[in-house]
Amino acid sequence: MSDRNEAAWEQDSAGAFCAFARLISSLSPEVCSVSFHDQAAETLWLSEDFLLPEDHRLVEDSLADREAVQGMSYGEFEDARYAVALPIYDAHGDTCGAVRLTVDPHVQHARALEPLEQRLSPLIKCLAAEYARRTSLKLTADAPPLHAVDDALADERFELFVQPIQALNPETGHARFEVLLRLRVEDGSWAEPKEFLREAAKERSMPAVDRWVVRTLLAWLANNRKLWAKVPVVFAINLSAQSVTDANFIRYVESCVSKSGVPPQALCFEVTERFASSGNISAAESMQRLEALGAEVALDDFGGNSPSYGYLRRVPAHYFKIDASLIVAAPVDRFARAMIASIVRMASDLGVHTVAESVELEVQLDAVRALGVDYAQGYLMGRPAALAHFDFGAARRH
Ligand code: G
Ligand code: MN
Repeated sequence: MSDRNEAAWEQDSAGAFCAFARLISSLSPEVCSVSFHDQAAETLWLSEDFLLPEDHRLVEDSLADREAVQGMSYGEFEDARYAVALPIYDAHGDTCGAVRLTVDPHVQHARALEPLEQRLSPLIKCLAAEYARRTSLKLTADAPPLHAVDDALADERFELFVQPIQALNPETGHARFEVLLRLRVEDGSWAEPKEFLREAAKERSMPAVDRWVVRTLLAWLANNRKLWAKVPVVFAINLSAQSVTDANFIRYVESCVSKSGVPPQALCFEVTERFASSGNISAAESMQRLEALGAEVALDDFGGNSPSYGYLRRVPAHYFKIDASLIVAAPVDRFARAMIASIVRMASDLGVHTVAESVELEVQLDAVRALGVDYAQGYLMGRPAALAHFDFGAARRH
C-alpha cells in the first residue's frame, strides 16, 4: 500500500473507532474512556493518552478467557474507577479483538440497572463488522516498512534504567534519580542511547522515543507509588532537541502528567546546554511550559562547550549538570577547578543547584565537594540499574 493509501486507511479506521467511542459514551454516560484492541491485544485506538500496564493485562485476559467479561478496580477513594474489557467475536465465534472501558461508579444513569454489557451488545455486533472490514483491508495491504527504532518500540526492546543523584549536603538535598534509556540487543546485553539514537534522530523518531519514555515512566510511577512517594523525590528525564522544539510533544507531556496523577514536582526535564543556548525560541518556550507545569528543568552537560551566559535570561533552569569533561579533570587541572568554582558561584547567585556528572573516583568526589557542588552522580555513587528492580530504599540510605 502506498504511504498515502496507508495514511488514508489509518484515518478512516480512526474515524470509525472515534464514532464508536462517541456512541458508547452516549449510551453509557458512566463510561470515562474507551480503547479498541486487536486479537493480539495491540491498541488500535484509544480515547486517552496512554494505558497503564493493568489495562493491557485486562485486555489480554479478556482475549484469553472468552467466557467472562473481565473487570478490575482502579485508584482509591474519590478517584475510584472500574475498568472492563469485553471481547469481540467474528462470524465464526472466535475472538477478533476487545474493547476496554473505564467506568466512573459515581455517575448515576437512568438505565444503570441494565448491565453495561447488555446495553452495549448491539453496538458490539457493529464493532465486530468493523473489525471484519479492517481485517479484509489489512490482508490486501503490504506491511509498511518499519525503521529500526519503530521496530524496537513495537517489540518492546526499550527499557528504563535509573541512576541515583546523591545530595552532598544531606540537610538541603533530597532524593533524585536520572531516568536513562537502554535498548536490549540480540546477545541479551543493553546498548546505551548514544549507540542507537543517532539513527533515531536522522529518522526524526526522537519525539516517538521520548514519548515512550514519558508514558512508560509515568505509568510505572502511577502504579508503584508506595516505592517512591513517601519522601520528596524527583525523576529526571532527558529530552532530545527534536522533542523540545515540538509543541505537540510538550502538550503530550502535559496531558500524560495530568492523567497519570503523578505530581509534576516529581519530574525534572534535562535539556543539553548546547541546545538550550542555541537561541532556538521554541526550545525556550517549551522549557518555560515545563516549568509552568510545576516540573523542574536542568541544563545537561553544562560548561562542556562554554557558551556565553546571556541565554540564561531566556531559559528557566533549576539545575546545572556540570559536564563530565570538567569532573574528570578536576583533581589534576587548575583550569577545570576554576571553571567549576565559577559555575557554582553563578548557580548560587541565580538560585540554581549544581550536579557533578560522571563521578567515578573518590578524588573527583573530594574535588567537587570542596568546590561546593550540591549533588554528585556517577558510577562511584551507583551504576544505572533497571527501574523495574531498582531498590529505592537502598539508594536513599547511601
Ligand atoms: O548526556 P547525559 O548526561 O544524560 O548522559 C548520561 C549517560 O552517562 C548515561 O548513558 C549513563 O549511563 C552515563 N553515565 C552515568 N554515570 C557515568 C559515569 O560515572 N561514567 C561514565 N563514563 N558514564 C556514566
Ligand atoms: Mn542527562
